[in-house]
Amino acid sequence: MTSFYLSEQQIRFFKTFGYLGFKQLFNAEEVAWITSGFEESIQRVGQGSVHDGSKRTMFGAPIEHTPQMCTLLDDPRICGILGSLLGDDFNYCSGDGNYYTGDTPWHPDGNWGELFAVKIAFYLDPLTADTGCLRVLPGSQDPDHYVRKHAINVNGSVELFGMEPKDFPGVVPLETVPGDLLIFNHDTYHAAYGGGTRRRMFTMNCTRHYHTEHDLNLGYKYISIHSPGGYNVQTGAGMFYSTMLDTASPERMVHLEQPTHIHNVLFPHLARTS
Ligand SMILES: O=C(O)CCC(=O)C(=O)O
Repeated sequence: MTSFYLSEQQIRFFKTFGYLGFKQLFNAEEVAWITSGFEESIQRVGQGSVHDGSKRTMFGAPIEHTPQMCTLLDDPRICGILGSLLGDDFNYCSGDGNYYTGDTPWHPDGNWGELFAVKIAFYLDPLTADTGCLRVLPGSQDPDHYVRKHAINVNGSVELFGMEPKDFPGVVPLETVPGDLLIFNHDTYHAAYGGGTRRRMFTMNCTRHYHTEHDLNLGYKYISIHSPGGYNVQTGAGMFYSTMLDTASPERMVHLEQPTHIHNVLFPHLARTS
């Protein structure tokens, strides 16, 4: 499999609008193992078996519970996309797996003010604008975007502007079928409307490697919040579950070493002991 570096246009699109979508990046055979790896994980470690559709079921680190799911972090397409946007030595920083129920209101995942952290999203069912696909507000990752500059509450758009939040001006619905991949800047406003009671989705969060003092400070801040320690979850092996570490090649370790070290400094009581 060849690597998958983004074109200049794709990188410019991401930097300008804060998201990108890839149609059929994964073939049917790959979709099958990714879906069954997700299901096995959420059922075994994610409380999926008691999901009754009344609320979201969420679990941490969805790619870290089976050896095959861990290989998503070795995949040349994923590494190429992330490498193009964050640098080849990007840091992998966990993620979440979900059976979503109902709508997700508008929010950004971060307010970093620069291209620091991104989220890769796998949606495992066909989703349209009316059945819960991800919506984005293009350009809203930019600190100068009008929504940020004027602190506009997009979720209050009925009172403010007489229109439903799902129809906010400029919104783009990113309709997907399994095999498609989405990626967005953590600072990009996103939402979902009209989904059912078991919308299957999982993510991988990644940041730049921390080469400067500025980035190291951001890294400490990021991992103090978005990590097992930040959520008070015990993996038994610190920042990552042991399957991810025990099956890692030297190439994969490039993406794990710095978050592992920072997590051990921040949360020594959760560090791996053996
Ligand atoms: O699909 C959804 O409902 C929203 C996903 C989301 O908000 C996220 O992953 O940060």
